[in-house]
Amino acid sequence: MEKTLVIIKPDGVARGLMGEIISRLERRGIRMIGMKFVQVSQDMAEQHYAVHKERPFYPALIEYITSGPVVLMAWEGNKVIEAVRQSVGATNPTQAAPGSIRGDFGIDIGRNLIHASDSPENGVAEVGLWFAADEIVSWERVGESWVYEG
Ligand code: IDP
Ligand code: MG
Repeated sequence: MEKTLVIIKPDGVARGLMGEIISRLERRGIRMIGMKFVQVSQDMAEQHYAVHKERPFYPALIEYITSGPVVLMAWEGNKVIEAVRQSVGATNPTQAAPGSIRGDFGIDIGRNLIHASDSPENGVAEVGLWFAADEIVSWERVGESWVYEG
């Protein structure tokens, strides 16, 4: 089963969209397995976005993700990477589909509200970066057979 790391970025928290965003993912039928509210350190920001280190927007991105508290979440389920990326929408909010989180609430690419892992490998790596093993909860939601055929 896949895991994905989702971050409600500082703008999502500051704009009061935590509940809305969590609710959308919860209603998709996937299973939350970890959640915490933190101020991201410079060091963790740099580790999380290491892949973007050479990009021109990198300094602004580190500034953005450390600019206020965030919600860190781990979610699990079959096809959870693809499903959450779809619910999140395209990186640039004005190109994100209406009905997606970025498409409904965002305008600027540098204020796009939310992060979600982009591959099963990165999902495992990012959940491992942000969560200790004892912060991950193993459980089953009632009615998962109404979300997944088998
Ligand atoms: P993703 O969040 O949709 O996976 P990535 O390409 O991995 O998008 O970029 C990581 C984050 O860096 C984006 O979510 C956004 O916050 C920021 N970012 C990406 N491209 C730009 C840009 O061209 N200008 C400003 N910020 C950007
Ligand atoms: Mg990405």
